[in-house]
Amino acid sequence: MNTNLNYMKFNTKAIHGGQQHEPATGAVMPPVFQTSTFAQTSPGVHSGYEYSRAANPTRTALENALASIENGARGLAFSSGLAATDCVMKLLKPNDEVIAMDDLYGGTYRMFSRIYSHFGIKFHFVDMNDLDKFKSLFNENTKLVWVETPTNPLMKLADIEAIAAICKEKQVLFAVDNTFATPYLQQPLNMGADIVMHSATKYLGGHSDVIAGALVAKTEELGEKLHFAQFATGATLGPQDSYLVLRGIKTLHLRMQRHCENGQKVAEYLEQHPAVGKVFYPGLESHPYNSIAKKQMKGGFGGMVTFTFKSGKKEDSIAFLERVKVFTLAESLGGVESLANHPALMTHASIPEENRKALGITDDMVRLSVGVEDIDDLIADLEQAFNA
Ligand code: P1T
Repeated sequence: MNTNLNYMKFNTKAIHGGQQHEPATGAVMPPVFQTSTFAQTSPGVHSGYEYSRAANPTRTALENALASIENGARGLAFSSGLAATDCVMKLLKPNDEVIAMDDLYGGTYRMFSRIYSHFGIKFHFVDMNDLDKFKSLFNENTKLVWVETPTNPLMKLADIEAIAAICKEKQVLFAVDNTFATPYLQQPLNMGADIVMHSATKYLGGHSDVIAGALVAKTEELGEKLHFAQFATGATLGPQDSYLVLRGIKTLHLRMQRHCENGQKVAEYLEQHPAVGKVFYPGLESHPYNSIAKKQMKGGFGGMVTFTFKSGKKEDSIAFLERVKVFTLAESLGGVESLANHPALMTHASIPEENRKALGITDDMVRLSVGVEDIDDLIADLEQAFNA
């Protein structure tokens, strides 16, 4: 069976997209090819695989699945989400400029502001909803636009189609970190983006058992450039971890459905709770970008919910996080189990305090990754943590 067929619907692609039964044995799942190298019959004559940094059959199976679910020409699997982002940065040269969304995962902001800015690359951080301001930042050195949508942790949205149209006109590459939405809800390449990036550690893997990253390029040509940068610098995903992410993708559509249902209910519960200040969830009518969410996210709004306390007190958020029991206080997100996080002290601590304040990442803010447990148990857990 060759399933590189684009007519399939998403739920079928999640299971079969880009997959073939293993030719030697018919194994339905690809074996974990735990090998660094491959025998050649004569120098340079081989099966298509030479050395696992260049390609490994288990990783190829995952990369084909990634390309299929994001509707791209080429998928690449990395040793982490940040390694995937890092690979995109390697397309740039000194004096190039990047326009990035102002709210980003703390580690992405750290890489841009404390690693690549030292190599002569200039970054502009902007709220992409101010399209006039966004447009005013382009000049002849602008080479890349980088967007997360929804963003981590403020759940801001960027209008992918509108930004893609501007990038196309200016002939600038447009990359979207699709970690929070996943291709189940949102397919940026179909809306005009050139590159999709994932922390595959999150929903794609789905079980909190692997650190992994992914890129999907819209064209073969761009995919080849990214593969060259990956091969030349080495942050590839190992075969065992490739297998785990591939297995995760096969249930992505099932998990996302429940993440969305539970996320919506938790957001609605929080919105009416007297101790809660603001709730940030794109599926709420009160969310400032609810109309963009409805336009570009299909089938729900995901499992990430951020909120603040009406008191505005950091101590209230800390006490709450110490009391949750079904939710685990931990970094990361997107696994089957619910997690709770304090952005200012944990995932976004690397963003300077004044920038956090300006963005609205306050010290009383809690971010929930709502898992796929029974919703009654999740709400009861939040209730006891508020009440204790
Ligand atoms: O952790 P890693 O697989 O390297 O992925 C980095 C990354 C990139 N993009 C987004 C939107 C992310 O959320 C992350 C990782 N985020 C967390 C660990 C977190 O708890 O927010």
